[in-house]
Amino acid sequence: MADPTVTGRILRGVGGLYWIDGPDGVLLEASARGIFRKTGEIPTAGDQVDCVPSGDPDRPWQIVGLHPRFNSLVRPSVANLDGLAITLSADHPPPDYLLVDKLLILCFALDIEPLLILTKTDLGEAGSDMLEPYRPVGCQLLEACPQDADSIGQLQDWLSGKTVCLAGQSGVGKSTLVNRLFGSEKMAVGRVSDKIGRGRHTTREVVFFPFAGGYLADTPGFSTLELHEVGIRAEQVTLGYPEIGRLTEPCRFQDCRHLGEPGCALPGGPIHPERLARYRLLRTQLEAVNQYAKKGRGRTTAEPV
Ligand SMILES: Nc1nc2c(ncn2[C@@H]2O[C@H](COP(=O)(O)OP(=O)(O)OP(=O)(O)O)[C@@H](O)[C@H]2O)c(=O)[nH]1
Ligand SMILES: [Mg+2]
Ligand SMILES: [Zn+2]
Repeated sequence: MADPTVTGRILRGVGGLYWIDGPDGVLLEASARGIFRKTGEIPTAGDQVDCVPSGDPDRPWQIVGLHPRFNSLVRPSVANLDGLAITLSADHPPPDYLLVDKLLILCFALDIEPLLILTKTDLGEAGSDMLEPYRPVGCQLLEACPQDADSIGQLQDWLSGKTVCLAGQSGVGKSTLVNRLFGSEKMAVGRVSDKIGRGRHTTREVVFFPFAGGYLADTPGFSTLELHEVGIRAEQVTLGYPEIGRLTEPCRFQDCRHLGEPGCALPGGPIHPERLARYRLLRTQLEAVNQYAKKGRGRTTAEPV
């Protein structure tokens, strides 16, 4: 008898029910039935999995194998990303640059290509200037406006052939971009509260869609991301600031942590002063966590991200 196993990509997993993009683009509905309990692994969106027929008409397939991940994120919970489209809005909600920097650190630590998207440039006098501090990072920067076909075309080009997630605060317009890219109402869009200027967490789950030869996922917006909780160590903070590696003049001390040591070449270098301040804040915070863990009073989460 022919081997009934098929391999596919998880598009969405909610309440133990998985949607899998199977061979020839056929959608398979599957369960995982606790077989991964022993290993502690939970299949998640973006995972490559092997499935066999289950005999259950409600969930006709069963996931029996999980392919090794080349990376994964905890928030949003996704695996095997080529790119992360970090989305921030010019206003409403006001941009959270610290969150952007944290996501950049994750990208560079996990070998995920970042793209910075600035939305809502029609609001206030915001605009190109807001992304300027990120130009020395070297990643692609994009001002996206749902009405501007040009910017949507550039976004489509960048997404082409990749597995990508949109990530960022609630209300920045991630689902609006997804709908614009597909030209249809794939995702519900929510209003941003006028009173507090915050999004309403309209998107509640990660959903991948096959798109432009790859996959694109919308994700729930979030505001808190603790780097130590996702396994990032103090020394890795530097990864999120590639400008630091491009100093022409070295710091006086070879092991300079760039926290204000004498002869540090960073101030006045290619890094934007606000980015430098955030680098120092994050590095100092993570060093404090490391110290605490070393003294044996606490525990860091050294699990892989
Ligand atoms: N003015 C303006 N409003 C926009 C733009 N893009 C999106 N919006 C509005 O912003 C609000 C939030 O948009 P969503 O697409 O739901 O935002 P989201 O990032 O998916 O939010 P969550 O699902 O909560 O994470 C909606 O009212 C959109 O119409 C834009 O470029 N300009
Ligand atoms: Mg949304
Ligand atoms: Zn230095």
